[in-house]
Amino acid sequence: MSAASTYTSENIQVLEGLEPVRKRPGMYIGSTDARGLHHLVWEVVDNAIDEAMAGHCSEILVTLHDDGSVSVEDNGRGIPVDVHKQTGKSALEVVLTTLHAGGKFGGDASGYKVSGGLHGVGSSVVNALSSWLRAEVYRDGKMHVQEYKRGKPTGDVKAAGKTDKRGTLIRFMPDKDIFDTLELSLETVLTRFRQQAYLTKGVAIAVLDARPKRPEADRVFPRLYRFQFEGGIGAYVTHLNESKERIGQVIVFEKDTPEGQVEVSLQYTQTFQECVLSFANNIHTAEGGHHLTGFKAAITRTINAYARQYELLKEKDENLTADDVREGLTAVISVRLRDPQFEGQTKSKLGNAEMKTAVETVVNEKLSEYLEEHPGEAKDVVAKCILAARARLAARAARDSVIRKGALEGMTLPGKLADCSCRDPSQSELFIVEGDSAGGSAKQGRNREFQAILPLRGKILNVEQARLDKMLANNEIKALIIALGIGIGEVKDIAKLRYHRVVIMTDADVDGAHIRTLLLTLFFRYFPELIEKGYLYIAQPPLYKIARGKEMRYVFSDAEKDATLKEWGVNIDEVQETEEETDETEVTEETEEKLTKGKPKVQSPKPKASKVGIQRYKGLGEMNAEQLWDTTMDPEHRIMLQVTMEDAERANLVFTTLMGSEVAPRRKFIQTHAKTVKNLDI
Ligand code: 0RA
Repeated sequence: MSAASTYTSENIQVLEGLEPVRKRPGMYIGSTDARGLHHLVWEVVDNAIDEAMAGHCSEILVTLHDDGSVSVEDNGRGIPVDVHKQTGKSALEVVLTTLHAGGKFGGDASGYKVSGGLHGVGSSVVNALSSWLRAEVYRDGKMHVQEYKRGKPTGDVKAAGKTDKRGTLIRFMPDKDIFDTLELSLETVLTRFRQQAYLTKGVAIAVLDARPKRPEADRVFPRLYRFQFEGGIGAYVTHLNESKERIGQVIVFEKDTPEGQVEVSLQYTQTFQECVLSFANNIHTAEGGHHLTGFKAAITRTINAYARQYELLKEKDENLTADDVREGLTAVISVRLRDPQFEGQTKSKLGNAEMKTAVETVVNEKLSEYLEEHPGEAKDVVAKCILAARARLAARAARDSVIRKGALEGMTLPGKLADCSCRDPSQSELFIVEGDSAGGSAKQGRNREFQAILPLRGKILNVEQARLDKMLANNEIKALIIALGIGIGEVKDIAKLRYHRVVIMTDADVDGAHIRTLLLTLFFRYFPELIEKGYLYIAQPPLYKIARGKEMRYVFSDAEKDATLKEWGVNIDEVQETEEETDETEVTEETEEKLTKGKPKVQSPKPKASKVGIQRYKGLGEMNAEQLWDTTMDPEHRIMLQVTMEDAERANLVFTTLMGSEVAPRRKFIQTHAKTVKNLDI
């Protein structure tokens, strides 16, 4: 993009500037599915958060409008609207029509310390991918407005009266010609902004869901949410540990270093899990990076030093390992730096080497200070780490017998695995199926050339306690690990994975969601590489089969069912759902005619009136082999969700909350979510 050389003609510049974005949207926002759609929202809100981080904005309101558009309003300084002599354009227009101008335009003058790196593709990308966009700027007592269509201004910035507000409002309509779906997930939106609010201490992010009634969501959810955490990442750690038995207080360290700003918050718990989240410029670094490395090095060093100094570790004892000091640790590491480099498979690994020393120095200094000042807590923490070390040594022998080199390798593939004949992992798929009966249908229905089936018994997986390590000794899980072919622990080798599509196929009910959460958590903790490489999927079996005459359709949600019935001209109230395929409703000739109009000719003459039958599938086991193939397994027709690290992370959180060792929070979670229990599925 040669933005600099194209200031000669406005229109051409816009055309050249943003045309590539519409041509290849994936290059700019990753994809045009739901994920890409959400990216547009993140982008606009990120800019407002930048304004907040620069200290000029305290409130951000995100509205999901009833027409499908989204607006983001902040009370910052307002994007400048004065016209540049050279270009004849306002700064606002430059930001919204020039690639990469983003919130960073104006350079030094803007007073911005840092700016989001990964998502910082710029507001112009949002503009380009919106059928329309309206920008309102409130500055100096005046309101200014400019509108765009598909990235092109429909006119100049216009004065639009007086206002006593200050700030910027961007409202945009994602282009239906670009995106596969325009449906934003409230849950995804709320999760993201809750996290952003934690990371941007004090800033209020409100979400107003002003969309019309949707069957499931509206009965349950309120419409206005507001996240504001004066405690910042300290409050985040408190939140993450809500359901856990805690050791000591939440500790928070902050320091501005020449390399960048470092914030760390941590607290130990009596659990066996480690929950360490790292961020760079508010972007979650799921793959870690130098800031995380520095953190790990520092806590290992500091806790060992303290334990030695106070002779909690005896001379003969080995040092605590990095794993020992991370057992039961919950921490959030947030760094802000001028020029973040994001690397790795999913561009979520911080590549700036200087951040290792920056974080390490801060944590070394502040944590040892804290331990010195809180000897009681310090001793509890060290005791916990020593316990972890002992458990590690004791478990090593036991575990080695399960996962020692060769132990899994040498084992033959489990008997219940119906393997595929193909030996090329890139072509092979493994379906992990809940229950023997569904497993039977899947085995019959599959394409045995490239699809393998592993039935798992749900009941066995239904462990009460969050002891995944214990589950590794469970035969069902062992069978899974052997089937995958990759080993575990020190002998894990992802290159040996036997299937590049691993598909979790569970029922669309609470038990199914439970098992799915558990499997996702297992993959998240022990095989994250598999998720990072995009090998893990969730099958989407249909909820209903709707038939009318010879025509038949599988639908995957209540909304889709209603839409289909509407399309077919059927009065929804007259149709009864059954679990069998018998119930039918008359379709009148009139609607029948409406439906056939404009459709390709049908070969056989249609009956005058045909009947509509709806079958609801309660579980996979209710589908016969052919139905299961048609709807859920056939690569030509099926829908599968690719699991992201965020999905798995969320499952991990649900897993700890729902299956943790303390009862009270669990009850609270179930009570507040009882009506939405379906939303537990990821
Ligand atoms: C640079 C300079 C100034 C404002 C902004 C950026 C700005 C950008 C966005 C994006 C969303 N909301 C925003 N609010 C402000 C103004 C500098 C000045 O007035 O001195």
